[in-house]
Amino acid sequence: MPRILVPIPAKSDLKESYRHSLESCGAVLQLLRAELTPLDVLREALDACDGVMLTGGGDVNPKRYSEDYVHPEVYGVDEDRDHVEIELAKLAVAADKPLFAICRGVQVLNVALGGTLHQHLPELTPIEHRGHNRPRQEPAHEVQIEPGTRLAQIIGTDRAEVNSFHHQAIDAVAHGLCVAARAPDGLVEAVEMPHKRFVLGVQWHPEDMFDSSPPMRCLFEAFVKACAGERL
Ligand SMILES: [Mn+2]
Repeated sequence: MPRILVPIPAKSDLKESYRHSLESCGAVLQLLRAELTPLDVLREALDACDGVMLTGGGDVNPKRYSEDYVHPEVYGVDEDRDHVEIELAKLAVAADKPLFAICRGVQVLNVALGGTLHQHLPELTPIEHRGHNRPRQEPAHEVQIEPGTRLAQIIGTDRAEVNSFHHQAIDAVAHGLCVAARAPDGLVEAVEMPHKRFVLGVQWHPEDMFDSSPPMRCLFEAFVKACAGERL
């Protein structure tokens, strides 16, 4: 069974729906506490696994994309977690290990590869991306999926209804990433790396729609298959 490395914050547990989604597709989880960890330890952890999943959480420190300005609404910055996840994203991409990046994870992936983030979406768009008290599985907006992308191939359509619980989003897309989906306001909602075995980041939370939305289940199935060595 493919083994998936999942970094988690030092002081909280993994949300059950992530575990449920991966295990339902036949994966084994290897959790890694995101504490200040030397690079060689991260490399060993990655070597022992078949893929990496990055999960949701607080905002990435703007310093990580060389931005001095910090918007007053930036919240939940966790320096150790930024370090561990950014380094793991770089290592996974370099080693061509499958990487599935969710919500904060897609932001981490973009920053790791040199991109930047919008720091406070309510100032940019009338669409409510933050979702506050909505039920987790409830769609919040549509995304348009770019034809010909891996995401389009996995989901099998050119649009999808997704939930939305993000405060920030990708601004400048990192070199090497391709936009795979956008919200109706133009915000980047998914990115991928066409020349890698499987690198996909989504701004929504497919794990919370796993049991209610077949296309979201397909994302996890495709990721776990890639971790098992199958070519898509
Ligand atoms: Mn959204």
